[in-house]
Amino acid sequence: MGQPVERESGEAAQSELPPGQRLQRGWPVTHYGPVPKFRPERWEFRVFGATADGEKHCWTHEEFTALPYASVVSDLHCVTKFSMLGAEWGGIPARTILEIAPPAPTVTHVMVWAEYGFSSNLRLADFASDRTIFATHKDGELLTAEHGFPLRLVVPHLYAWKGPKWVRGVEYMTADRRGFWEERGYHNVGDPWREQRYSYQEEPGEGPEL
Ligand SMILES: Nc1nc2c(c(=O)[nH]1)N[C@H]1C(S)=C(S)[C@@H](COP(=O)(O)O)O[C@H]1N2
Ligand SMILES: [Mo]
Repeated sequence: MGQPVERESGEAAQSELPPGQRLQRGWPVTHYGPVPKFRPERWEFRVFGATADGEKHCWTHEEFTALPYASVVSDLHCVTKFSMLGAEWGGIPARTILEIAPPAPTVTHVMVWAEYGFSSNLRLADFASDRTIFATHKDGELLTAEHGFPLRLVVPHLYAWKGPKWVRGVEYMTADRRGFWEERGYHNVGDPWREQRYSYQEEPGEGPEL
């Protein structure tokens, strides 16, 4: 199915964890608020904000899941210090979205929006990574409701809060703005290998002023 599975180059071995992380057995469920109910007739995926053509682009669930399928193997690092290793995420690469609904040349960041107004901001380069994927499947099976069905973002090189579950769209931005956890004390960039956990660690230029 899809493209061959790739491994993250920064990870020498599967057993190598980012600093301060410990291995978690099994795959816990972590999020804020209730699990949303999926209503296929109301669901749409929207790309809006500073698009190249100035238009909003929308896909129904059927249209979105018919986009070309690929997979990425990645670890998940929760900022609360546990990590899960080696899940295979299958779905639609973020790059596909950038190709079919391109951003204006002035776009520098994206806000990824999920159900109930949950959001997370990413630098365009992080979103455009060839490993960033809108996952519909984990380890070959459809996502469960708790893990983000019908769609979640996975950004393998950042802490897991940067990957919203129950994603509904992407906003292209010409300036950075903090998402849900980034407004609540978490680091604006969130690189686990540099232990960018909290906003007080931010260096000038790593986030909008607090
Ligand atoms: N919509 C939404 N997505 C979210 C969160 C959330 O609170 N809401 N929490 C994030 C955090 S902090 C983590 S660690 C991962 C956990 O994913 P999992 O429950 O599949 O392990 O989901 C991320 N995605
Ligand atoms: Mo987390």
